[in-house]
Amino acid sequence: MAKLQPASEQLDALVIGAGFAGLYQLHTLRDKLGLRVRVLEAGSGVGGTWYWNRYPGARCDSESYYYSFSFSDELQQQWGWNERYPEHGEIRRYLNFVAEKFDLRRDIRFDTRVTSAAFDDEANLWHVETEDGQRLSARFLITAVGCLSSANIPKIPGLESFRGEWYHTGRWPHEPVDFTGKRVGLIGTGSTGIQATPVIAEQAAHLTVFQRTANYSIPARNGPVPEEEQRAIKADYAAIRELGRKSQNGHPFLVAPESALDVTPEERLARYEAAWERGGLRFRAAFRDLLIDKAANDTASDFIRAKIRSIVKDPVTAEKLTPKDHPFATKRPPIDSNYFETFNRDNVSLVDIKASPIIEITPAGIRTQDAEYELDIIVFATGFDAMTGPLLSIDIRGQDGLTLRESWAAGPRTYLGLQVAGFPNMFTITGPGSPSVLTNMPVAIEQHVDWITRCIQDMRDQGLTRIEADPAAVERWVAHANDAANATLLPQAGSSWYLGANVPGKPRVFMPYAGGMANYAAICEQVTAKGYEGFILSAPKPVGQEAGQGAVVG
Ligand code: NA7
Repeated sequence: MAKLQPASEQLDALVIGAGFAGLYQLHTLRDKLGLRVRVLEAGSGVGGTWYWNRYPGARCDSESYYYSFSFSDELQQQWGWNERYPEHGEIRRYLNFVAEKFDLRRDIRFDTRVTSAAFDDEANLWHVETEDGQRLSARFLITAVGCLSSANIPKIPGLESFRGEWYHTGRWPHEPVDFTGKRVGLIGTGSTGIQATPVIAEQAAHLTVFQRTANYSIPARNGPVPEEEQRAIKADYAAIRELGRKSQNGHPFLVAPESALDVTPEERLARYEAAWERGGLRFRAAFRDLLIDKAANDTASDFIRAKIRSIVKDPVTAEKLTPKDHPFATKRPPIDSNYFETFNRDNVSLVDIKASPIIEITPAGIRTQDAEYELDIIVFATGFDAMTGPLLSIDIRGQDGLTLRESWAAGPRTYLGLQVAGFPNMFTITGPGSPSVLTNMPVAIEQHVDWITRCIQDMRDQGLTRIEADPAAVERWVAHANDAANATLLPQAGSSWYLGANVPGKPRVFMPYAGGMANYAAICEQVTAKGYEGFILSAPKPVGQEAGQGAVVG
């Protein structure tokens, strides 16, 4: 291992990322435990995912009133949401409000990308380096890097020769891109492509959507949140939050108790129609077995297929847009505002690149096996190297110089998605192996941050300075997480980013924990109650390097 350079700053905890997770982690460790904490953030402002995703139509698929922090009643009473599904700008305004309210900005270094983090066994410290040469050390390293922050830009030959402009949706410019009069090509029909398509189509001279996998999508039914509704929500917040924590996906509604197969066809249809009219991800909650029983799922999948065929007027386009190769919601289901309707416009066309793959990008546009499409702008809505990508883009080295990349060569392995064996005192907020992306993220984030904060507090109270995952506990957790995934239909979508299948060469492992948020939180509680079962806690005496003066660094 390379000789470790002395740090310019020693801290109790270093947090990477200033999205929902990093902001709340800073607040708890600094303001509740009194630790010296620094957040390092690559962007120039707070927001994390929402700092980078500014593409046209970018908005959250969870409803605003619960895609928000619950830790401060004062905060949730003060803040008012404008839209049922908040647009990216509204979420950034909210997170800026949070940063102001809790005076967080003074401990965040913006424009600071972490390049490496190495654990120093002797000093029992993490040494972190940034792109601009800063060196910091801390007892605890906490990654709050987000699950969807490493852009997946496909390596299509010829991109560098393209004469027009091109953008990845997850790295969108801060100034709006003007599509007026332009021929635009959009690659990708996940949540992002499905949000962007109708908005770009309204501006562009022509939009060509390049689709690899047809997707199910449910109407969002977005709109303003009336004053009266806001007041009712604020009055009921305690119950709403409790329900969110009790549910298996962090949303404040419960999945219907009936099987889709136990009701009459008429009842089933009526329920799907009502769920379609209401809109949003709640459609998945129409019956209890949509994600565990293929026959039950078929009824929902068929319902949505029929909707697509009824909306899209051209039968050939409708057929191409109809998903056939995976059950509904086994890939993260998008929700939309007029996605399928957009294909009825004269200035929009669809290219099935499974039937006729993209061969290359030419100076003039995109050439598929069958044709060349002349374009002025290419939009890559091709998603992310999800969950592991943001962590592996940092050179993280644990004990004995073991790199995280080596440790995860066959796919991510964690204990509770919170720690990796061989990487003491490193916590991964919403890491692989935790419910994270299968839930309403702020609920998962708050649960992780609270757990980590309590753990560090307990360690301090007991004079302990090191916590590491027991490799045997990791084995058990990985096996349990695999069982949880295999008990659902989720692994059946061969091209899902949950499995890492969207990134060529990435190991295919179902990454999030599919056992449910409420179950997961209960397991974490038990682990704490049993004295951090599965973790090894100790108080090694630091040698070699001088330790800091902090509350935990001892
Ligand atoms: P997704 O859901 O990963 O979607 C990416 C889309 O891009 C999807 O349709 C992919 O097709 C397509 N894609 C990816 N790589 C290629 C290449 N090389 N060629 C052609 N098409 C490609 O990302 P999003 O940004 O839409 O959404 C990410 C999450 O954000 C979403 O799930 C929500 O949780 C919020 P594929 O399906 O792999 O065949």
